[in-house]
Amino acid sequence: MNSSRRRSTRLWAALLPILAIPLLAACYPDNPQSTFDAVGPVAKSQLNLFYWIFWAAVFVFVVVGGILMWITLRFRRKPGDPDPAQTHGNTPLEIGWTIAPALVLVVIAVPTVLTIFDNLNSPDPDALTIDVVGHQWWFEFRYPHPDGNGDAVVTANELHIPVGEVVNVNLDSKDVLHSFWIPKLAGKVDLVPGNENFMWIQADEPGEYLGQCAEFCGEAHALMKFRVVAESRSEFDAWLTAEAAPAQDPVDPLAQQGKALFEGGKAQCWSCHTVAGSSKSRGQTGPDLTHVWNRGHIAAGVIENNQRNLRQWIEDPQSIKQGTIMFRDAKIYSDPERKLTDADVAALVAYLQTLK
Ligand code: HEC
Ligand SMILES: [Cu+2]
Repeated sequence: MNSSRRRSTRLWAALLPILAIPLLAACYPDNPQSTFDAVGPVAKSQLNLFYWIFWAAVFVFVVVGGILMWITLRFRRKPGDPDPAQTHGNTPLEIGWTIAPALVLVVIAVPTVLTIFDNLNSPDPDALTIDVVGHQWWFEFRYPHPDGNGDAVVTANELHIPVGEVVNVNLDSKDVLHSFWIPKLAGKVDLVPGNENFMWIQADEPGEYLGQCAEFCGEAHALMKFRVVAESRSEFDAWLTAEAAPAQDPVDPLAQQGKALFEGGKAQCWSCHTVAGSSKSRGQTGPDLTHVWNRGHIAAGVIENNQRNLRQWIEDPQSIKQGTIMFRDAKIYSDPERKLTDADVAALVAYLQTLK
């Protein structure tokens, strides 16, 4: 080996472990979006299927690779060897290598089909059913009203579910294809406009699980996230009751001013956002803001919900989420006459902080 070849070999030997670090880090079991840390029956069945297929593939690899290596070594040509005997066709061998892969396919297909049907058919069709609607670039969640009056309780980007219970999920989209994915709870199912899909989920442990849109849906696709909060039945019931209540009228003067702006002709927030209890704010383009201050994050899980971030979101949503429809379509960002002053933003934020 000449010295430059040796040097490049050594370079690779040093570089490879470094290149492997991101790969190994991606597999870290505590990763919040790891499918290897399955926390519910759906995710567990999918993980088991993965392992089943993985080991079937390992089996095929070892057998095929092993035979190949053995043949290569055993029948390799040695110096002075004459031409080998020529043969054409070998019926038993050909039948064998047709049946063997067919058996491998059966071993893979049977559990695959069983898992697909298990995941598709809810074990409890009467359990809590939530409608998920995908929007560019956020998630709408609709719950049946706790009073059973047929109304929907609408919220966004933070999905609360009772822990240890089956939850049925209807999936739909307002605009383009999206995909609903909570890696620790269930594999992705697409949100298809005009063609409702279904899945069921169950979280076996309380906690927060990250979710993510998993079907490229435009500019801000990577920033279309959500959170699942799995909590005890009583906590969940209390949450749903609170969400079902209309917003209270603000008493603080600054917040009152913010409400007037929100519902006024200059800012026109009402045209895209609903605040239950307000007769004016009935917009459907953006997330329901009736209880926005109760949510941990805004802008589809991208930033924490606090006073400073709300300010920044209203002042310049584009700086948080490139491409967002709020920036694209709200007149306050394109019409200099409507541009919000610092005082306007402060009043709007004060109003939003009363929506809890
Ligand atoms: C053209 C429609 C439109 C107008 C007008 C509009 N918004 Fe929005 N707003 C949206 C959309 C769409 C989103 C979702 C953004 C995302 O996550 O991609 C949003 C998100 C929000 C959020 C974050 C909600 C959450 O849970 O993530 C807040 C808060 C908000 N808007 C406040 C306002 C205020 C205050 C005004 C008035 C100054 C306003 N919006 C005007 C469309 C609009
Ligand atoms: Cu997407």
